[in-house]
Order: sequence, then structure tokens, then C-alpha cells
Amino acid sequence: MNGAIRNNWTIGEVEKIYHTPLLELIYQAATVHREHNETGEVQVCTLLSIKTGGCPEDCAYCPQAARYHTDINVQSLMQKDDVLSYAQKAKAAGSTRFCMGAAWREVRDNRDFDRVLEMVKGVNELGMEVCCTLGMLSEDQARKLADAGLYAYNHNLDTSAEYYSEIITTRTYDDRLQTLDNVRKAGVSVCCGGIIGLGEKHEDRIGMLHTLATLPEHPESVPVNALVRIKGTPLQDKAQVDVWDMIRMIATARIIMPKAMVRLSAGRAEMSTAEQSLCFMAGANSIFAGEKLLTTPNPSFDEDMQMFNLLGLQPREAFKNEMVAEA
Ligand code: SAM
Ligand code: DTB
Ligand code: SF4
Repeated sequence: MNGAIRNNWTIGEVEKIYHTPLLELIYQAATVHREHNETGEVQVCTLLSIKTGGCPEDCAYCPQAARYHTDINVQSLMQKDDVLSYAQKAKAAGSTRFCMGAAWREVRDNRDFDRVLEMVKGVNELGMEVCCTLGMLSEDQARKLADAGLYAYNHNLDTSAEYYSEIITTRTYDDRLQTLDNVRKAGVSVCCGGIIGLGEKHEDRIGMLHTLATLPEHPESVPVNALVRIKGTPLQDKAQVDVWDMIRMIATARIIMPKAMVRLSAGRAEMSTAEQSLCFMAGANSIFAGEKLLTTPNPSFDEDMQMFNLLGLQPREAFKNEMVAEA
């Protein structure tokens, strides 16, 4: 095994890696991680839901879809100054990337979008990496976000092309890929991953990882989420994700996309420090920090800093890729 950057992985190769005996898989992933990245560094990102609930889409996992009866507090687009004060607090707590999420199917060219552009500008001026996740985007909208200072755009494939229609029927896998392409063309860093625990088979997880690793360029960030089971959604009664499955996903992602930031995303609230440390060992090098993800609980900054101290991990500086590129 070596950690060359490749975009021509075959399904068979990814399958073989994914099914490697677990400790051997972790060892191989850790080896690739050491070859390509500073293993003592973990990127700390903070999420904020800037527009919550009332979404017209039918994503079966999501508390924010209007059609399911969940306990969400629906909230229209926040004011710029309130968003900036959250970003400032996140920065003071040690976060270097701020990601704003909106429960939209797609971006529309209206006043709300103009306000988001102002938010992006403001967060960028704080010296943080700004990320947004706003649903589908045209190339023109992606360029406007880039001009306002957007650093990254999150748009997940969530699962395999084959399983997608079991989870979401209101848009297609190709719609997702098109938005990713629009983001790329605008020169914005791509954040794209998925969720496990949706009822998918191992082959769906392998299929999703294969799609990500055979994009023309690997996403710069790959979030791996464990399903947060939300009362009122069609997936409320799914089994809790097995932590070993998270580790297997993270390790496989690390091996096939050696330089991506692999983010241990939703699901940390239910994981022990020991379990999370195996994820870091297997190549995870980014987390969402702060008491809430978008709408669900997450470990506090203090708990995470204690974990970092215990494991000897350091928060990664902002804009590090650029610094390397300029050096
Ligand atoms: N509406 C936009 C979209 O769907 O692209 C952006 C916000 S959406 C909430 C962002 C991502 O959150 C989804 O793609 C999904 O991967 C993740 N997500 C939503 N609900 C989740 C849940 N219950 N458990 C785990 N991940 C979830
Ligand atoms: C991602 O992959 N996970 C984050 C972020 N990108 C936007 C969202 C997780 C959401 C978990 C459910 C919630 O808190 O609403
Ligand atoms: Fe809407 Fe995004 Fe939730 Fe799907 S995941 S229902 S698009 S907010």
C-alpha cells in the first residue's frame, strides 16, 4: 500500500480496502496519513444554522424537512450582525473555519442571497475560512460567493448513486454532482461526504467513497457523518451507527483520498474519547466543534479541548494550504 494521489480507483480496489481486517486497515490508513499530513493537527470548524427548518426537500434523515413533524424551531434567515457575533465567539474559542448552513433546496437570486453574501464577506474579514452549505448552486452563484470571500462549499452526496432515491426523491444524484462541478469551476474548495446508518449496504458506502475518490479532483474535505436519529423523520428507528463502521469509513476515505481533510462529523456526541481517538488514528483530521451541529447536540469546546490535550492534538491554523502553496 502506498499513498499516491489517484483518481482512477476501481470499485474492486476500494472494496478490498474497505473490507481489510480492521486493525490492519487502521494501520494502513495511519501510514498514509503520516505520509501526507501532520498527524498532530486537527482542523476545528464551527457550524451555524443561519436559516432553520421549513425545507421543501424530503431527505429522509433531516429534521429540517417541512414535511416531517420534528421538534425543530423554524427560523427565517438570521441577521448578518448576529451571525458575525457567533463567528467571533467561535474564533475566540479556537475555531478556524465557520460554516453557515441554510435549509434551502437551492440558492435563489434574491435579497436573502445578498444577505448571505454580506455574511460571507464579514466572516472572511474576521480571518476565518468561510464555508456555506445552502443547497444547489449555479456557477454564477458560486462565483458571487467566491467573490465575497467564500473559501469552501459543503454539498454532500450522502450515499451511493444507487441508494440515493431511497433517501431523497426531490432531487437527483446528478443534480448534486452538477453543483459540485459549479463550485469547482468557481475556484471554491469542495467539501463533500456522506452519512452512514441510513439503511445502506456496505456496497453503497463503498460506492459513495468510490464516487468521491474518482471525481476529477478529490474534495478538499470529506465529512463522514453518523446518522443522528431524529424523531418524526422516516429514519427515526434506524439502529445506532456502530463506531467500528465509522472507523472503517474514515480509514478507507483516508487511504483513497490521502490529502483530504477527513472530518469526523455528526455522531461525536455519542462517542467516547477512546472511540474518537481511534477515528483520529484512522486518519480523521477535522471536527465540528461547539455545542450544536446545525440543530442537534455536539460536545462542548471545553470537552474537545480536554480531549485534544489528552491526545496531544493541536488545532490547525486557518488558510494553511495557501501558506504551503506560497512557501
Ligand atoms: N440544505 C442544504 C443541503 O441539503 O445541501 C444544506 C444543509 S443540510 C442540513 C447539510 C447536510 O447535513 C446534509 O447533506 C446531510 O449530510 C447532513 N445531515 C442532515 N441531517 C442529518 C442527520 N440527521 N444526521 C447526519 N447528518 C445529517
Ligand atoms: C456535514 O457533513 N455535516 C454537517 C455539515 N456538513 C453541514 C451537518 C450535520 C447535521 C446533523 C444534524 C443537525 O444537527 O441538524
Ligand atoms: Fe433540506 Fe438540506 Fe435537510 Fe435536505 S438535508 S431536507 S435539502 S435542509
